[in-house]
Formats: sequence, structure tokens, C-alpha cells
Amino acid sequence: MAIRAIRKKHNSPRSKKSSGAGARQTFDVLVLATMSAGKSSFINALVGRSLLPAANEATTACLTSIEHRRTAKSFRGTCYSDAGDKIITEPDASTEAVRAWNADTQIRRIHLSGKFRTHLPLGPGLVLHDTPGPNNSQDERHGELMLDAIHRVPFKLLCYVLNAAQLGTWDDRRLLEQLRELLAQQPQRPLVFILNKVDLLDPERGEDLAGSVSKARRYLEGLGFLDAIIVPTMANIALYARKAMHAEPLTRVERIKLRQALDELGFEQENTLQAAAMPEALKARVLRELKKSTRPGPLPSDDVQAGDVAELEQLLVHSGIRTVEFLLNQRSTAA
Ligand SMILES: Nc1nc2c(ncn2[C@@H]2O[C@H](COP(=O)(O)OP(=O)(O)OP(=O)(O)O)[C@@H](O)[C@H]2O)c(=O)[nH]1
Ligand SMILES: [Mg+2]
Repeated sequence: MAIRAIRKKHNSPRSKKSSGAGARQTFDVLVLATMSAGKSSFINALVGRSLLPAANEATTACLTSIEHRRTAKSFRGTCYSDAGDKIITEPDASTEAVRAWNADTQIRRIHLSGKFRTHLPLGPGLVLHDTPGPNNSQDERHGELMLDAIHRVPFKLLCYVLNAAQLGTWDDRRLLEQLRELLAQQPQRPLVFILNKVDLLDPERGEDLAGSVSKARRYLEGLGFLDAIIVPTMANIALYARKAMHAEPLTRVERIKLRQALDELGFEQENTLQAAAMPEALKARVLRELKKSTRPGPLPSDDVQAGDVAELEQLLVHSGIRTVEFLLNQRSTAA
């Protein structure tokens, strides 16, 4: 059965309850993909911190919800067992702590809450839900946890992350077919596709952005997802840019990748927003908003020059993450 990938806004976008978020009103966004497509990196880029562990191997093992709290000074972490018992509470959760929790077989769910470093205001109670990639042959519970998330998280938006460097694997196809069946029973749930890792495309080898989006669109249409919104992104680059803008230390590899992305910005022929698959009217609104909100703000430290910030701002727009932010802002603040 064919599915319109994104539908008109529905009437009651907020949930009263979200896993670990108590009885506050929440706007839940579920993030799904096969292993290593970049789910956790995508969430980190939106949060603006290396909060969730990300690596080129099965990394996320727990269902992890991250709630935006505008006034929080740090990220508070709470861990739950399979039975839902609270096991750990940590007022200032570090990436190392989150990594250790993911490795602890007693922990099934993690709830984190803190302030996201976004450009646009996000509605209070925005909760992003990270899930394990279900195609981990070493641990079949990852698949079960992901299915559990689809059934239990009262999500109002689903972000499905496609890996631009590995489009159309059998695992991805199977997951999308499964999702199509599940969503056919819940037609009110909008879906946005994130075409991640577009920085790995090599235009000189004919791998251009527009072609990659067209390929993704055809692939999705073949699976019954019609009129899909597809936003090309470079999640890891967006995260490094956000960290640099907040004068946060980067690792040597992160610095090199950020420098390379900034250098390539000058040569970039293709605009990620132009390449995105979405209605032209929506694109025009995103463009207006990006122009309005991409203004140099206060410098984070004496080490960061105004010119650097302007360049980083431009890179963030180019990374596609600000377009996603616009979509989240539009939906979560309208709630
Ligand atoms: N080149 C490139 N690499 C990326 C991008 N986003 C993520 N990565 C890398 O891809 C690898 C996997 O990223 P994760 O965020 O851990 O992927 P995941 O989907 O959360 O993986 P699991 O939790 O294991 O299912 C990491 O090495 C990331 O640094 C991107 O936009 N470009
Ligand atoms: Mg992950």
C-alpha cells in the first residue's frame, strides 16, 4: 500500500506522556534507521553536543530519549531496567557515562534532558528518541527494542535516516517495508527522510547531490513512500561546526574533517536545500527563515573570530541540519 510520506498537520500533536518524561506535554520525534546510518550523530547535531556515542559499529543498545529543557544547565540522565525500574540517576551525564550505560545489559532505556543548542526556538517538551539499528547480527534484542519503540513511543514525527553512501541495502529495504506496513495502520504519523552522509558523495565521480536525492526518491517510491520529504544532511560535520561555535574542544580528526568541509564550502556547486525533495513553497519558507536567523551572534570566546562564526554558520546551513531544525521548530512550536 502506498503511503504519503508527509501529511497535513494533525489536530493534537502533543502527547501527555512520554517514556521517562512524566506527565509533561511532549512532542516526540522517533529516529529510525539501520545500523550506522547516523541516527545518534543526527541527534547529536540537533542537540549541538557529542552526547550520544557514535561509531562505525553497532553502538546504540538502549532506547534513548533526549528531552529539550530550555533552562537546564546540564544533561540529566536516568536509566531504567527492562521492567521499568529506575537504576541510575546522574545530574550531569557525560558521553562516557552514556556509552557505559549502553554497554550495561541491565539498562534498557535511558532518558536525558538538557538544553539543545539550536538556532531556532524549539517548543518545550521536544523529545528525540534514538533507537538501536535493528540489523545487528550480534544482538537480536536491538531489533526487538526498535519495534518496541515504534509501538510504545507516542511519536508525532518520524525521522528515517538513509545512508547516502549505502543506499538500498537489503537490511534497509526490509526495515522500510516493515515500517510501511506499520504506518499503513497509523496514517496520521508524518515521516521525514534524512539522507545522511552526503559529504561522502564525490561529484567528480558523478555522485552529485541532486542525483543522490533522485535515487533516494525512486528507491522510496518503489517501496510505496510517495511524495517523500528528503533532506540531505552531513550530521557529523554539523555537530563539529556547532561545537566549534561554542568554543568546545574538537578531536584532531574532528578538526581535520571540519577544516576540509569549510574548505570545500568555497567550491560547493550544489545547495543542499535546493537539492532537498520537498514542496517548493516549504523550501521557500525554509530559505526565508534561514536568511532571517543566520545572523552573527555573540562570539563564544576570544579564540573565535567573527569571520569564523560566519563561515561556520554557512556550513551549518549547508549541512542540512538547519533545515531539519526548521521542520522541528514548525511542528513542535505549533503544538
Ligand atoms: N562521513 C559522515 N560520517 C557520518 C555522518 N554521520 C555519521 N557519521 C559516522 O557514521 C558512523 C555511525 O554513526 P552513528 O551515529 O553511530 O550511527 P547510528 O545509526 O546511531 O548507529 P547504531 O547506533 O549502531 O545503529 C560514525 O562513525 C559517525 O561519525 C555524516 O554525515 N558523514
Ligand atoms: Mg546510534
